Amino acid sequence: MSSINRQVLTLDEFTIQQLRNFPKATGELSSLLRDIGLAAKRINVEVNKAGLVDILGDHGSVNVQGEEVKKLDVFANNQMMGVLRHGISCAGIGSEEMDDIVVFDDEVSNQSKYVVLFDPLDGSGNIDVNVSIGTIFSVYRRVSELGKPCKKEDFLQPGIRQIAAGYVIYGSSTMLVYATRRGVNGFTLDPSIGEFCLSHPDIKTPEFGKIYSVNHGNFFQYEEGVRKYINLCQQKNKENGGPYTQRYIGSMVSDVHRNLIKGGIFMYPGMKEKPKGKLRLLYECNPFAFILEVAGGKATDGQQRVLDIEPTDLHERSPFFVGSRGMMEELEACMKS
Ligand code: P6P
Repeated sequence: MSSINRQVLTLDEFTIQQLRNFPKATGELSSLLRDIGLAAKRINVEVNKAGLVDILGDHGSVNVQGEEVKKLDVFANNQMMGVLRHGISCAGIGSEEMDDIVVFDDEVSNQSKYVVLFDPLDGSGNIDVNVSIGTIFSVYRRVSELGKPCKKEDFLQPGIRQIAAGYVIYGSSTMLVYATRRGVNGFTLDPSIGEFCLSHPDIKTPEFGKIYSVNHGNFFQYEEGVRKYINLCQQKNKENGGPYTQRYIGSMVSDVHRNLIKGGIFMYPGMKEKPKGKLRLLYECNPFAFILEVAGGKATDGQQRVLDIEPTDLHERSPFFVGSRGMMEELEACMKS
């Protein structure tokens, strides 16, 4: 193996190394994270072929290998469900792609410690224009007695009880970023060895950034405090911490990942016609809220800390503001004034 690979930890090596810090750990969380890494590698292969669908056959058709070509988000959902079902750590899942939870209900799964919620392919509307997309996941320890997990106790938990959360970004490179309470770490897929390798250890988000991300097209639908903050961002200059730049890809994983690394704020506010906004609490807002808080940032729904929200429905939506602590505090001041 070349010298460069010898010094770089793979995701598998990192998760196993973390076990040393928890002698009582059973290794189930490490195993679950490796399972998600496997699904991510399989999804990555198909995402990278997306542009060739016309050659390989349209979704719903049968390709040259005689396999049915599935829509990418259905494919991604099946990959995530498959690795979690066949692993040792997950008792059941909730997915953006499926109306209700799926309980695995077999002898091993019913003894498993965790449940997982995920958005298998967020931003899939961007696939046909080759914009980065992502997978988002959220891990909870089950609360109910062992056996079949139940929706209310095990899946509708507040985000503060997440054991781990993360995302995969299928971009110029493919990265898996996940957080536990011990920190946020980023792994970049090295195609030459087919492994996620630790490339961004112990990620901390800057207290301030110069990037604000929001859909300006909805400006006049936002509440006054949000409009006031957006105007403040536009008035920033060299004398008061600016100038700011507006960056909005329309793919949450890409926008939030960029702001996590560089510093910035991402906003998907509620609107007059959609007071709860568009983003889903359990598998879009909560995971990123957890990741940003561990990295030193903040996340609210405009009124309260996202991680404190008590969910009532698997697919409920929430207004979402997340990013650098200093910028979030400026937003909060505008919303209170
Ligand atoms: P809009 C993608 O469809 C998504 O769910 C997020 O990834 C993204 O941040 C948001 O919607 C974009 O929504 O209404 O600004 O196009």
